[in-house]
Amino acid sequence: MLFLQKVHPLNFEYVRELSVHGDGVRIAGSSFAAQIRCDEIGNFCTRLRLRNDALGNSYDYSDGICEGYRQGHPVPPQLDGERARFEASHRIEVAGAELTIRFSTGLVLKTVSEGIGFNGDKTIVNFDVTHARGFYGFGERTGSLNKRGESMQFWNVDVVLVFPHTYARDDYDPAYVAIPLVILKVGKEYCGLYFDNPGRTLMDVEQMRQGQLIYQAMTGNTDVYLIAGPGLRDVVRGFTKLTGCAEVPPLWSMGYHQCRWGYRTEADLLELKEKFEQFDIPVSVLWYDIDYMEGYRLFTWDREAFPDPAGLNRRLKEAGIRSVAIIDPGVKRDPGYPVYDSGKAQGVFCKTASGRDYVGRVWPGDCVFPDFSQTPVRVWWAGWMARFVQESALDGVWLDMNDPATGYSLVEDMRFQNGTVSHEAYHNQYGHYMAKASREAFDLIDPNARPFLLTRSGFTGTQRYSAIWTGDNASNWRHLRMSIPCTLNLGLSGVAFNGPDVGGFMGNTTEALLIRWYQAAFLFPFFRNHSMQGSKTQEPWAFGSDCLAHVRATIRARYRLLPYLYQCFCQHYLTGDPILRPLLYEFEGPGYEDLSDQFLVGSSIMVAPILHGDGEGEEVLSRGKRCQRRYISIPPGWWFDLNRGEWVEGGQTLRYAAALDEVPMFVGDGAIIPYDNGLLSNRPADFDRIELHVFSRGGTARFDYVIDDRETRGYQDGVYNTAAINAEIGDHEIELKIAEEGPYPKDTVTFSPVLYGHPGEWRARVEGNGQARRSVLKASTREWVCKRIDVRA
Ligand code: MIG
Repeated sequence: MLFLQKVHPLNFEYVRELSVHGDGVRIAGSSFAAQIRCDEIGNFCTRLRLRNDALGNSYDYSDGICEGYRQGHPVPPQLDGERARFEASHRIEVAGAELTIRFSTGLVLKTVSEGIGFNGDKTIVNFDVTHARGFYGFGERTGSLNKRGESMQFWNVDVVLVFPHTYARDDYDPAYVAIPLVILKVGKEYCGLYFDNPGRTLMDVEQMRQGQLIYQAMTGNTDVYLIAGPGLRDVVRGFTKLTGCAEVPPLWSMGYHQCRWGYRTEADLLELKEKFEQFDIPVSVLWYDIDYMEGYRLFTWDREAFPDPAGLNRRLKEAGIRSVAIIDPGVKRDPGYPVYDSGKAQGVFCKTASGRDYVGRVWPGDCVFPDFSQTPVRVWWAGWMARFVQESALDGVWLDMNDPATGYSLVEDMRFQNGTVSHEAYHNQYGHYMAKASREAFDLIDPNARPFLLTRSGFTGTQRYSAIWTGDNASNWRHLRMSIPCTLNLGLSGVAFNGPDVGGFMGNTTEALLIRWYQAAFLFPFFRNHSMQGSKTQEPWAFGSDCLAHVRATIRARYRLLPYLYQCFCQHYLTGDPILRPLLYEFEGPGYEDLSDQFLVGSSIMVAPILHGDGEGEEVLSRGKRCQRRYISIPPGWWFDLNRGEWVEGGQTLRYAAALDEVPMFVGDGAIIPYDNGLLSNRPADFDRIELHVFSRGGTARFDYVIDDRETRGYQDGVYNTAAINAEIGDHEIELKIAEEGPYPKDTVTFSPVLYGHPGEWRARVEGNGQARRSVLKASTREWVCKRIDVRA
């Protein structure tokens, strides 16, 4: 498979004739006949269906769109001379091969004059993007935030197998997750185009032809969902309405995760537990990579290395540590092995055109692959998984190699639904359906508990079933830098709960790289250190006491901020807003369009981590310390510098030097950050006492705080309260008004204010939280990563 080759636009034939037939527009050339239909979806989205008569409708196989939005209201076309029109909420005009989309916001997007065409099985839609400046989304990608000038394939691969030199590069393509979404920024406005086609597709953004965005599908018909702005927020909210949000995960999964391909025995796990205790670092999850299995057979344990896995996992759980085990899709082809035998008996495996069970070559040797696209197969899988998770007292699962990775064996030979459906229809959805099936296991175990799943591969909407990590990166600065735009674009593509292997997976990390990676990622939605067998170990204590101190500070800071992160997860579930956001999400300005090295967590915390070191990049001596220096864009308004404890005026670019124990981090004027000032432990606490850290130069600050049981799925039935928190800053007095509403018991959380950036003596008044309270705020210090900042509490 040659990933660098695309179909030249000159090899397509474009629409030459157009006519209206009932509910569609017929378009034709000498080599094709096709139809365009239009549907209104849920009053916020318009869908265009491109139907080449000779092709299958790949959307029949797609699980990208939530079920409630698959059925649209047909909008009939009208003929107006040579043009056909669909008067949907976004108005569409077709004139020959040229398509014009007038979004409800007024934004107009056109194709070039040779805009819609076909070439055998292949479809092209070619947009004129001369006026667009930003291109975002596209799922999981290498490179920078703005994809202008890049070309991207949507075809999930086991990256390291296909591109053996990824560790040295930051521009390989494709990756593990396919989400054919582009969000365009035109002037100050945004719009979104989602191409629903799970087959192999590509988008070329001004690489092949300047001023053009080319979409190509290699097989199957495509649905184009049109999502209006005007803001980036509007597009992302619309897209997550269509494709779903992550459920609020269990609180422990928002903590710190420690993993390595190389923890092989019970003793290894117990030693980890002790080390974290000894070094006073909270850890919420320890992970089992493939070595726990017996001969890599799914749903087994190597009983020599792990004589009593359930006992071990219970022991960990008593210490507040959860456990997650890896599960690959490949079932060892091994008569006598019960999982294989039962799957064989029930005919659950994918087939070849020759009618045999498709065989790949992965860890267990020859293995066969469950066809997760079929409901009975998912039921079969969920049964095995539920039993295994329960019997082993595991808390979550890690789904790997589901791109699917088949090693030596040609993946295209794998067919679905008894061999009747081609590989392409489900290739990009293999991991997606595996996640769906695995999530069903957790429903079997306890339909009211919150599941935790992590998958490598995915498709549009996979966030409904699982979190995603960004696969095998490498321990180098380039891959650290790349991890930020990757997580940001995944978030804009609906996958809020994601993150990279912290410290880097392949190769040897260095002390500086490890520290800086923790600092960059400590507020990422998913926060896990993971490394490859044979590489230098990279646990927090791997480089001695200085490194340990800095890493410990970042991990502890995450636990302090878990109440804030929890709120970000709730907001994501309720609105679709990502947790990690590019600055563009909140601020307009050309300076943010290409900004890949700083980001917002929620709407109020901005992190601009140091992303270079080891002699690379700018190094200076400042305040007697060796510092790395970088540029930081400070958006308009005032920002509180949490590293230096002072207000900084926005609308400028700072040249900022940070020592190895410093993370450049800012909170916007008017923000309130919920903070846990209790005893830190592995088991994230009951948030019954929350400090509200108020950042305001005067006037008001506000926050809507969601209160629920943090354990069950009750919030999905509306069992949560919203506490509208208003802080008013007066003359040496801060007044907090809390108005809690909702069906959950009231006043289960006690809030108290902490005030930043205001010296002198302050009085506080809290009203509406159970009772009215008055207090005097005294000077104290609060720990933010490495700095102790003076505040009044
Ligand atoms: O062929 O399970 O991306 O995280 O440690 C490698 C071993 C298989 C790939 C995953 C990686 C994991 C590794 N797996």
